[in-house]
Amino acid sequence: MKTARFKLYHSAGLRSARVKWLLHELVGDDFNVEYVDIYGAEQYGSRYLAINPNHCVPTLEITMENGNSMNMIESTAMIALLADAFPEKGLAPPAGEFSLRRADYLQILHFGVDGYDAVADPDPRTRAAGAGKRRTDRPTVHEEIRQ
Ligand SMILES: N[C@@H](CCC(=O)N[C@@H](CS)C(=O)NCC(=O)O)C(=O)O
Repeated sequence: MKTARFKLYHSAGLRSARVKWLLHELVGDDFNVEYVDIYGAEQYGSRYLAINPNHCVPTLEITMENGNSMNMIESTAMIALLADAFPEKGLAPPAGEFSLRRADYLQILHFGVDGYDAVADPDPRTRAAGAGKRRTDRPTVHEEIRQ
């Protein structure tokens, strides 16, 4: 792959953990991590909202060799992109070929992180909401747990 730098905004035990795990598999420790205090509501601060308007972890900042960068805010997309970007690691059937292996891989990937998340998340507000559609005028499930 083209050389890129990665910075992951992460909070232990949450959805960012799967991206952190995969990055370790792919690049060892050669990426930056910034911890976000989700239970302290840091994700609602103006600094983090500018990074991820969906006030969630993970955020993956990708900076290309030429300095261009973007923030990804969907963990499934991050995983799919990263697994494809390092074909030599053999973690995903090749993206460029139409194959049953690829179909099976994508199906399991999305079942695991989309389908299972929907079942595992007991909060109907987050379960029903897509990216960018969350309500910010009500306490999150994390805030309710703390109350
Ligand atoms: N669809 C997103 C969901 C990310 C997400 O819901 N992250 C949770 C932690 S697992 C979060 O940061 N919640 C904080 C909040 O919504 O305020 C993804 O898969 O990346």
